[in-house]
Order: sequence, then structure tokens, then C-alpha cells
Amino acid sequence: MNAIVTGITGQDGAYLAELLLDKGYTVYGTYRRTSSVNFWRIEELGIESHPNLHLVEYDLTDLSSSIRLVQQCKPREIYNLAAQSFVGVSFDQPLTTAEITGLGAVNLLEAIRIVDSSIRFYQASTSEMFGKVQEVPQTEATPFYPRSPYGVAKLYAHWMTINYRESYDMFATSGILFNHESPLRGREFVTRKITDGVARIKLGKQERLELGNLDAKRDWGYAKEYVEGMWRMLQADTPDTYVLATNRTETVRDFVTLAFKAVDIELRWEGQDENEFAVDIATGSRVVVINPRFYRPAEVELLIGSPAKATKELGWKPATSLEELCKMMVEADLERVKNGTGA
Ligand code: NDP
Ligand code: GDR
Repeated sequence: MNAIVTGITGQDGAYLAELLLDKGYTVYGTYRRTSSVNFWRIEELGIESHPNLHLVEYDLTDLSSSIRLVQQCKPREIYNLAAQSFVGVSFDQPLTTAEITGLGAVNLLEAIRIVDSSIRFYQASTSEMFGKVQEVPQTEATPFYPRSPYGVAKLYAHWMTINYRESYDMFATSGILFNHESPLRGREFVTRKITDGVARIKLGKQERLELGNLDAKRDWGYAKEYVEGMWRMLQADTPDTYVLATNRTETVRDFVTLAFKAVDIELRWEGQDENEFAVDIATGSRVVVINPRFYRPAEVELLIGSPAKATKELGWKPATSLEELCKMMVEADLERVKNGTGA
């Protein structure tokens, strides 16, 4: 059985490729041609030379290469994970984000419609589409109110996925996934920035961590479990929309406290807003400060999702607690910093 995974150089692409290979699939993982392609994630997972993994050069913004990709790989399933996925950057690059994250999905939907409309399609939708709080917890029925160019672009791709499902009877499924993290998370995202920073501070390689909005609340799960949910969605009898989340929310500040605790550093929080900071109680040094550079023009204040539908219909449930996840990430970063292999 063949599957295409777009964005194999990203966090989810790497974990999903590993899962599909374990299940016996032949996986076509796509990567972008750049002057320095980086396969560190699939290398860390040890799957880069797997005989059933084929790395294919591909850009999501190119319709003709989308058609060729689908023609050549003859997949049963396509998982569209490729995106400009960093919310902060989407404010500076709204058009590129729209092209890749929004229109890119439609290139693949069109390719499927043209080449073989029986192919099963997964679109990586996001809790960012909920944006400004309309209700808690958020479910498949919650109204959308995106707060970033990224959220708006993803909402377009989400509705196009549903539109292709309804118009052409295609197996086009959308997974609305809440934040999911892991040791393979990119360092631009807040959890990994924190665990990497904590590891460096613990090992004396960095003085402090500079962060933005500490009050934002997120529903953080473990990425490896979420890619299993993606696969389950494409094994269902009918295409649909599902939320994957943990139904627990914590502030960025709480995650910082947990991460320092994982290396036995207790914090005391002082000050407010831009003047807030955290002190290492044992040494008295300021280890966390605010840098308004990391504030966003519009913020998503509170995300908490209910995975009830996915649990009932797909048997999917999150298993790793935030404490376990945070500890796993800090430990991986301690190793990387010690060995000089930080990625
Ligand atoms: P990453 O940012 O780690 O990975 C994104 C991938 O997309 C990378 O492989 C990147 O390649 C690739 N990509 C970017 N632009 C293009 C392009 N023009 N053509 C082809 N490939 C491209 O994201 P994650 O793994 O964290 O997330 C996977 C998907 O799930 C994304 O669509 C994201 O928006 C979505 N999502 C993620 C959530 C999360 O919490 N992680 C939650 C909800 C949704 P390169 O390495 O070259 O940049
Ligand atoms: P998010 O993740 O925007 O939720 O999007 P990110 O980790 O970037 O931010 C989470 C929250 O932390 C606040 N924050 C900071 N964020 C970053 N990156 N750096 C900082 O220094 C910092 N300080 C505070 C942010 O303001 C925000 O409130 C992620 C991505 O993976 C998307 O692709 C995905 O769709 C959503 O999760 C669900």
C-alpha cells in the first residue's frame, strides 16, 4: 500500500512516516529543494534509509508537480502535512502563507480529482482556526474565528477539503489538531524553545530565556499519538472532520515552570506584563524575562479541545500527560546540548 506524506522534514511528517513504515506501507515523503535540505528528524528516528521510504522533491505550491506526484506514486492515501506552519511568521509573510498553507492544499485536491478521485486525503487543519474564544471546550461544531494569517489560510484549506468531499464524493478528511509537541518539535515553537533553553541554562550555556505572552493557554499533546489519529481518520468508513486534543489547558508560564522543575530548578515569578520575570530561587538569577518582540499582533488566548468524537468513532485517546511530555523534551534537549547535536 502506497502513501504520500507531504512535509516529511517536519515534526509530524517524520513521526507519521515512521508509523506508516511500521504498518508495512511504502511511503513517499516529500521535501522541498533548498540549498541545505535537513533530514535530522528522520535521521533521529532511524528511518532515513528504510527500503520502503522514498524521498521525493516537491513543492506544494506547484500544481503540475502535484499532478505528477500523484500519478507517479499511485497512493491509496495522501497526508497533507506541508505548510508554512509558524503563526508568528504568518504576520510578516501573509501572502506566502496563503499560497502554501491555503492554496497548496487545493493543488493536491485538484491533483486527486484529476488523477484518481478514489485516493484518501488527509488535511492538517488546526485549532488556530478557532482563534478568538467562542466556546469551551472547542469541538467540531464550534464556530471559527481565526486570529492570524496562518489561521485564515488553514480555514480556507479546511473548507476546501469539505467542499471537495461534498462536491466530488472524495474521501477528503480534515483533522483539527490542537498543539502537539515532542523532542522533534521545531525550536521556533514555544515548548521546544523553552525545553532547549532550560537545558542550556542548566548546563551553563545560556543565561536566560526571552519569551512573549506567558498568559496564552494551550492544549498540548504528544505528537506521536496525534499522527496515529491521522492514520485512523483515513481508515474510517467515511470521510469526516475530527478534533484531536487532550481537553486540558495550561499557560505558557505553567509550561516554563514545569520545564525548569524537570531539571530541579524552582522558580519564583515576579512583576507583571512586560516587566514580568522568573528567578531561580536557589541562585537568585533571572532566568526568564519578557521580550515584547515575541508578542503577536493578535493572539489566540485560550485553546482547549474535546476529542470526544475521535474517541467514540476512532477509538483515539491521548495517553501522555503534559508533565511526561515536558520531561521527555527537556531530557532530549539535555542530551543534545551535552553532545553538541542540538537541532
Ligand atoms: P513543521 O513546520 O514541523 O513542518 C512543516 C513541513 O512543511 C516541513 O516539512 C516543511 O518543509 C514543509 N513545507 C513548507 N512549505 C512547503 C512547500 N511550499 N512545499 C512543500 N513542503 C513545504 O510542522 P508540523 O510537523 O508541526 O505540522 C504538520 C502540519 O500540521 C502543518 O501543516 C501544521 O500547520 C499542522 N498543524 C500542526 C500542529 C502542531 O501542533 N504541530 C497543530 C495543528 C496543525 P521544510 O523543512 O523545507 O520547511
Ligand atoms: P502556536 O504555537 O502559535 O499555538 O501554533 P507556538 O508554540 O508558536 O505559540 C504558542 C503560544 O506561546 C506564545 N509565546 C511564544 N511563542 C513562540 N513561538 N515564541 C515565544 O517566545 C513565545 N512566547 C510566548 C505564543 O504567543 C502563543 O500564544 C502551533 C503551530 O504548530 C501551528 O502550526 C499549529 O497549527 C498550532 O500550534 C495548533
